[in-house]
Amino acid sequence: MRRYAAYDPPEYVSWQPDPGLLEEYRRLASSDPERRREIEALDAGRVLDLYRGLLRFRLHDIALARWVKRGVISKAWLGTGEEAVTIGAVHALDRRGARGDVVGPMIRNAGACHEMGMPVADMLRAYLATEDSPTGGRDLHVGNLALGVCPPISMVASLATVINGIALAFRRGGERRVALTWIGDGATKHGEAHEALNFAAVLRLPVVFVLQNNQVALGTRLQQHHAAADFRDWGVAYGVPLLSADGNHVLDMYAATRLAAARCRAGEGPVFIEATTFRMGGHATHDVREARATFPQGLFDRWGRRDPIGMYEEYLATGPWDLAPGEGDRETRNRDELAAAERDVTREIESAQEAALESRATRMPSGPSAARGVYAEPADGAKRGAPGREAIR
Ligand SMILES: Cc1ncc(C[n+]2csc(CCOP(=O)(O)OP(=O)(O)O)c2C)c(N)n1
Ligand SMILES: [Mg+2]
Repeated sequence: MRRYAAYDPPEYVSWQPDPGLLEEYRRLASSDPERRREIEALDAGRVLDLYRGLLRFRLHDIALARWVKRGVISKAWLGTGEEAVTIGAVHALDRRGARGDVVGPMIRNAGACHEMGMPVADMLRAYLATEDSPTGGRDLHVGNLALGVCPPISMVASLATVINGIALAFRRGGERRVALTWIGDGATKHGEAHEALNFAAVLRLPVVFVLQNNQVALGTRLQQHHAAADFRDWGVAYGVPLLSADGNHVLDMYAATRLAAARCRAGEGPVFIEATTFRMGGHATHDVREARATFPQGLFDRWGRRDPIGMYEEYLATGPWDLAPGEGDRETRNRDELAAAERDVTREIESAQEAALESRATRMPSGPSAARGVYAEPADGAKRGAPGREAIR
């Protein structure tokens, strides 16, 4: 894949596959018999879709980083290096929109929105606050329940309780649908995360909780906010099965989520997936320098070698699937097919950017519309605290 010197983490710019790590990557794709079965059931089209999903997420983020650099927006929250945690999980679900599974992404899971069917242009419009963005220009925490995306809640961990409510509704309605959400390592320190994990456990709700351990919360390292080495014991603590997954291995994430979702669908209650990964940038684009000073360079080197997209691309190039059956050397054909997929996604992102900028030029919300669809006490202070706050139109 093409690298972007101005926007990629430095470790990605001249990225080359490490043969030892690639061997580990191959081993992990086949070492666990249950996960291997899920992976082997994928056809060439589906593995290429996973690749497209990873690229779409990375290039969406690069588009945002470019806008920050050019002053179009002031900052952006990116998922660089963590794409596989989101893309592998979402592709394992039933993505039939309003009748399928529901995901609750946090700000670092923007790729979940794309993969559930929200146009990239709409995601970009959310950052530009245009009138035709999903929230009409009000917020960049976007979702679309008709596509199975519950919007993020800014207060971390609160979304997990909402996802429980959705899962409870599925159960009460006798629907074999699954709800999935991501909880960051930092968010696990919030009381609501524990309430949500326990509530789902005792009610045996069909929820997959992905504990997205990127080893940092804002500027606080995992070791500073978490006394244990990882989250492995949390399954025992809550009486819930816990699957550990390599958060930089999209197929491992996919297979673990497939198994977790099958358990949920069978009425066996929630599953935790502990996904280990690493934040290759800042909390957002504004604090990259501080973030890089938070960790020793060796850690960036170590995780940089594990770029989830580079690793998957190499695995696919030389892997078990014939991505474009035909004459000649298979690896060459596979690489050509991967390059064609990248061209398609690059074009998709470029036109999404153009469409969003066009909205910025022509569809900014009018001033008075700011009061539409929001709730407040009546201006005269009457009925303070009374039920039924009035909508200001
Ligand atoms: C309840 C609450 N407290 C504090 C914040 C400010 N805040 C935003 S993101 C963040 C760190 C979250 O870390 P983590 O859950 O590990 O997610 P990551 O950013 O690493 O993806 C904090 C403290 C918030 N949004 N909500
Ligand atoms: Mg974190």
